[in-house]
Formats: sequence, C-alpha cells, structure tokens
Amino acid sequence: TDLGQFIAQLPKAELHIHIEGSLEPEMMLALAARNGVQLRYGSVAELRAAYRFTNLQDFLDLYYEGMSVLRQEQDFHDLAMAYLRRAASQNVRHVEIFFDPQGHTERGIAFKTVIDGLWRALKDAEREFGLTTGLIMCFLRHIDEASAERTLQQALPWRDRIIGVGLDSSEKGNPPSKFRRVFERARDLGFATVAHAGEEGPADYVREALDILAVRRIDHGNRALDDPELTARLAAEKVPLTVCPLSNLRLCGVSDMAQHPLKHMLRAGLMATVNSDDPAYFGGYVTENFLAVQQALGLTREDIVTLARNSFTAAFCDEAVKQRHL
Ligand code: ES4
Ligand code: ZN
Repeated sequence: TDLGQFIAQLPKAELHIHIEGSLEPEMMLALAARNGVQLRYGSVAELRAAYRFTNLQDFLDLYYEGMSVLRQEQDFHDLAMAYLRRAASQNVRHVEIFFDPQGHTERGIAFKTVIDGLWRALKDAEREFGLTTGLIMCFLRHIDEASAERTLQQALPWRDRIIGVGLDSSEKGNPPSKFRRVFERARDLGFATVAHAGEEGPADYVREALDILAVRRIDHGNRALDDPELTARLAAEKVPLTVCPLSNLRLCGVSDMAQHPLKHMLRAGLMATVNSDDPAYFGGYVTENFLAVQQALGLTREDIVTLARNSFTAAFCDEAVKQRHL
C-alpha cells in the first residue's frame, strides 16, 4: 500500500533492540555447528515451532538457550552485522543496541569477547551502510545487584564504547528499586540510563524507574496507562517510551493488535516510538512493527511521521545527527 511504502522509505531510529534477540534460527543452527554446541532443536522448522510464548518468562527461557551458541568474537560480529544490514535495508538511520553481558559472562564468555565483536560490527556497519550506532549494556534484573555492580566494573575499560545502561529480563518481582545503587553509580560515570518497565509489571515500576533510577527513557511502559496521573506526568515531562508492538502481541501483553495501547499513547501526547525488541523471535523488524500497528489501529500518515520523528528526538545521538533527521 501507499502508507506501507511510506513507512518503508521513512528515515527511522531504532532504540529498543536486544542484539541477542536478532539471532535468526538459520544463524543459530550455523553457530551451534561451528562451535559444537548441542541445542534441543535440530532444524529451522523446529525452532520456529517453539516460538509460541504465553508470557515474558516463556520467551526468556528460549532466548537464553539460543544465545548459548555465541562463543567467539566473530559470532558477536556476525550477529550484529546481520541485524545492522537488515536495519539499514529498512532505512533505519540510527540504532541504539542493547546487549546482555551477564548472559555471556555467566557462562564463561569474556566481556572483552562480546564487546570487541559487537564494536567491530558497529564500526564496519557505520562505514558500509552509513548509519550511526550506540551500545547500551543491560543488567539482568532476575540476578542480584552485586552482579550488576561487578558487570559495570567490568565494562569500565570500554567506557567509551558504551553510551548507556539499561535493565531487562524478568520484570515481575524484580522492581527497579532493586538496582538503585548501581544506577546511581552508572549515572555518576556519565552513562545514559533506561529501564524496561510496565511491560508485564505494574505502573508503580514505571514510577520507580523515573524516581529511583532517574532513567531518561522507559522501555515499553504499556502499563503506565493504567494510572492516569502517571500518564499525565509522562506527557508533561516528554518521557520517551520505546514501544514494541509485535513483542507485546507475541508475549500476550495484548490479546489482539487492535487492542494495542499505542494509539492511546499518541492521543495522550506521550513521546512513543516503535521498535522491534527481539525481531528474530517476534516475527518482524522495525518496518513490520510499524505496518502491524498502522493496519490494526488505523494510524494516519501524520501518526507515522510523529512516531518516526519521536525516535530521533528520543535518541542519545549527537545533536548534529538528530537535527539532520528532525
Ligand atoms: C526482553 Cl521482550 C524482553 N523483555 C525483557 N527483557 C528482555 N530481554 C530480551 N528481550
Ligand atoms: Zn526489550
């Protein structure tokens, strides 16, 4: 369609993508073979058939198993390069990529292996595809704060390669307040901060992310709409929300794309953006996410433009890069 073409060619920024969640089944099987890793699944069809989730934890169990095939610097490079090629092909001009260091260090992979592979891909992609990039290191919230603090310490030799820190993994029962000290330390070190909040957890977790972690963006934020006062505050303070429609659908945060809260977010004046989260697992990259909400919610061309502009407004990139797209 016309609007579909418009979405595909529109310059976009992607601010919520877990690089480990861009591991397509074909690459997972190839890396398993290359590294001698035994998986419970032997074919692309078997893997895709397993991608039926009822909640976040269901998905995370498979996501952590999938990343076990990533062992060498080259693996991290190949993973990120494949994602960046796809992103560039969808006219994504700026991308801020999450990675989960503890998902690798906890199984004996050195922080250096991860960061060197990802960094080399980012620099190769910037040259080859002309996009700009940043790396955001996430702490796994199902693990304790001491481990997050050790992870922050481990990152310091590569301080200049990391723009920010985030918080992801199992939300329920792991409130932002659990990570107050490590986020304070990260802010003191000059990192930008973000946190997943209100994906499955309550509006209170979104408030905690703002008040206790002082984050500059909320990842997801859907449940904030349950609280009118919080919604008004998010609008007044122009707090960006990195929304992931296909993720919400696949993890049963919404029963039907027609029920997705994105339109309410826009009508409430929230600084919403559209992102892919874990594209290999949820059935689409950023353009497919735009198309899914546009069709289900009947978003207008103006809504689409607002969402794309918001993605640059909310980005942590240079003002010069931002102005080029705004
Ligand atoms: C994630 Cl969808 C989602 N939610 C929370 N943590 C995550 N890590 C990777 N994908
Ligand atoms: Zn996420």
